[in-house]
Amino acid sequence: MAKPESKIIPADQGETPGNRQRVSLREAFHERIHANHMHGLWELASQMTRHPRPKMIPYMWRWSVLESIIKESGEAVPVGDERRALQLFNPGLGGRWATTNNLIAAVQVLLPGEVARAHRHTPTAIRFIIEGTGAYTAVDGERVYMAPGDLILTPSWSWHDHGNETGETVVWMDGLDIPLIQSLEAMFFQFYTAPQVPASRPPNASKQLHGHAHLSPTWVKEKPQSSPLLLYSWDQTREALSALRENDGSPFDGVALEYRHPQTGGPVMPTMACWVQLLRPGQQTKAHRHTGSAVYNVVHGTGSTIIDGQRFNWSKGDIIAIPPWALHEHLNASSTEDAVLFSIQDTPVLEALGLYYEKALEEKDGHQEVTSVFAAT
Ligand code: GTQ
Ligand code: FE2
Repeated sequence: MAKPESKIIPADQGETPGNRQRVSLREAFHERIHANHMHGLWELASQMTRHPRPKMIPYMWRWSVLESIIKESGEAVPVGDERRALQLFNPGLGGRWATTNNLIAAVQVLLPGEVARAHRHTPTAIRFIIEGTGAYTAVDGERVYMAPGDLILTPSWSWHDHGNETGETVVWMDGLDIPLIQSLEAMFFQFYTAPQVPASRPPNASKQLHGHAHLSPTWVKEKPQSSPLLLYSWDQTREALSALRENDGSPFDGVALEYRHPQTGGPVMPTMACWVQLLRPGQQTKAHRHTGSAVYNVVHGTGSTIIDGQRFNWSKGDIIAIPPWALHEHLNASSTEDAVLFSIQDTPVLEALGLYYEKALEEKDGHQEVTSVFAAT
């Protein structure tokens, strides 16, 4: 915290006995209010910034590093009571359990034969499957089976356990709103009484009931805040992307599609939106900034994202954190291959509170000058 400065009244600067007295009076006053757990607003003015100044920094976790750590994790740590999930800590957030100010991303590893113990918590979770087919997350008694590219939801306070009865290791990206729930002091957590919750519905029941694009079951009257569809299969995602791939899309995001709550058309979860976006070969988007943070996972292709003038060169599996209000634009560097990005975003929170703001970069034809290239530190 900045100390109160005598420059509040420049007249103090003279070395007259009267000014010396005023300064020491003021210093004593500040000491006294601090000792009584108060601060003057004049001491805090620098925190009323003209625009967001996030503490989180743009950062990228490379798949090459993640992959070798994932391999090691299988031997180094058991699945135990907690999940074998490597939480990505943003270097700007001083050791907070956070990838962005509101979101945590992790990579989770489940070896053949393993079960991650059943539990529930108020943070909302998504899984985006990176590797391995046929493992499952059981959500409130329904096994939701995984394949690469699938999105699986674990709504707030739903019981869940993970199981891998296949012969191959499964790896996915977790996305949760843990930092937000922590700042709201709304964390609740419980273990289930048994390692797994008994099945109470058929496997993939939510997809069978709710997974039919624009057709919803009319007899289902319940409209949960989180999407009742727990599995968004890659097959359907890929089909939608390829059907729209010739479309202009958004100038800032390319062919960007949001996963939708099938009953409300809103985001999949009250606190997190999920997106998938396609950049055609050579496609370069324009730069913009908005409130809300995001974590990206590269599903396919090679390219770069320029964040506040810093170029992040990415390829499959890389995970990238974008701060609120950071200028960003994407580029597919390949002249032959599509690039596909999955992301989680906290925009539903900003939107619900009337705090979503967005601004395009108008100068230089909407593109940033690249001033540095990201290298992990
Ligand atoms: O798999 O249920 O990365 O509860 C963090 C908290 C994963 C999980 C995380 C969790 C989980
Ligand atoms: Fe969990």
